[in-house]
Amino acid sequence: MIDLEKLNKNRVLIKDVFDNKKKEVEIVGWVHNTRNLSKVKFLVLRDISGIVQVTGVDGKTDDKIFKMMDKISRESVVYVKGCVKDSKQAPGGKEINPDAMIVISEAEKLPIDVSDHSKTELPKRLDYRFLDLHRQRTQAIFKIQSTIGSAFKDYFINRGFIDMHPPSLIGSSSEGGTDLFKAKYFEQEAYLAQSPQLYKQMVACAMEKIVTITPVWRAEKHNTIRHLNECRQMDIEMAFANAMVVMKEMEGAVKYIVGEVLKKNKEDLDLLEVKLKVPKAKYMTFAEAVKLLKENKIHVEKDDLTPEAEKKLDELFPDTIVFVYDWPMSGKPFYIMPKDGKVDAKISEGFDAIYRGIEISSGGQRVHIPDLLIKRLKAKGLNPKDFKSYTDSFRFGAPPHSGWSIGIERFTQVLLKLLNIREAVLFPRDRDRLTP
Ligand code: AMO
Repeated sequence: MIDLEKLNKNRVLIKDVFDNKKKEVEIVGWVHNTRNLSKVKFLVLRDISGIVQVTGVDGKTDDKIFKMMDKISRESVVYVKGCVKDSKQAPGGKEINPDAMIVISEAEKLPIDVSDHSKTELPKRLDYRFLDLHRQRTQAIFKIQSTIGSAFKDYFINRGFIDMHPPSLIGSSSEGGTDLFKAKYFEQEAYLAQSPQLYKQMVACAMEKIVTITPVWRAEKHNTIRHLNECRQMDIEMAFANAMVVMKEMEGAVKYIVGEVLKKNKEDLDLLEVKLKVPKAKYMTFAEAVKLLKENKIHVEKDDLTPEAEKKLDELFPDTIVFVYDWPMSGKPFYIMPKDGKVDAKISEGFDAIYRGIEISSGGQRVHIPDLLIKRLKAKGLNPKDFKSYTDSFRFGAPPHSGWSIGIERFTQVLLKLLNIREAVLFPRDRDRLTP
């Protein structure tokens, strides 16, 4: 067994092999490739930071090491100690001549093609997602997603928002509708949270500005390239704010997140061949959007934008977050404030944000007045009794408040122009998939 404490102290990341500081290095990684030119053998090793060529020369390299070099199967985990040499032919201009080599874990015959431009189709790659994660392209997606999540949190924490952790088991629907997964909770029936909606509102009504990234579940039966049955939402909720205030917060956050990705993930973006710019922002009412789309011969539903309409908005306003506000009341959930607080208003204080041709977020001002909320629940065919603890929470000093949610997988998909949202989630949960 290899001494892991010693290894942790001594090992360098592969990217640091190229920094010209070290002459002798110890590295570990996965076998990316091997080549045998009879007198010379190459073993390309990969870790999370990059790849490096290990070169063995017949007669110069230790005989035992030279013999084993082309026998090690792809994706096996290997330790190498050796000297760093300049080499014009080697990728990155350096190679390692090995003095010691240990196979830490040998890989069996691979069930999928793990090369960057894998020939294996997505469903099969997802069946072996743990192995698909060995691919640098897949890793690039999740390195970028890591930046998105941390930049989102940093942005709001630095602006005085408080990080909260809402419950995942809930007693009643949070979005209305029937797309709920049921769970048995002792003698009661419970559901998996569809969103942190009601809880983030209750917290914001006491603690003013909150932020969260939390998993949610939607029992939607359809299989689409932009929906998952389990996704993670990046939410904020803000007291003393209306829809425009929180849309501006989103504009700032998305610009910051994209800026961070451009700064921290340049190599990942290059690998994925993604062109990205910090976006501009455009604000228009739903009525204005409908007029514009009609002028461009695009059909619009009475209270929603079709995927075709979203694409057109991207064509008309490239590299722009398009905020569409004053959304029709019928297209928004019960908790969204009717325009100017009028119970039978046709227009709401809700909005959607469209970016790179897809809806990334929805949000709005909330109903913080219990009587109005009860009326809105009834209007949506919901039973106010099921929401009593929520409606009652606004009886003891509840400020007006607003917020929104961006799905982190949807945002990753949009940013990287991935054809299927499943590429942007480590272990997708969809209609047919519960493993791995
Ligand atoms: P909504 O249901 O529009 O609003 O969701 C907000 C954002 O979450 C993401 N999202 C999804 N991503 C993948 N698969 C899904 N099935 C899925 N459902 C939602 C999208 C979407 O724009 N509580 C409100 C938000 C608010 O008002 O604060 C809500 O959940 O990016």
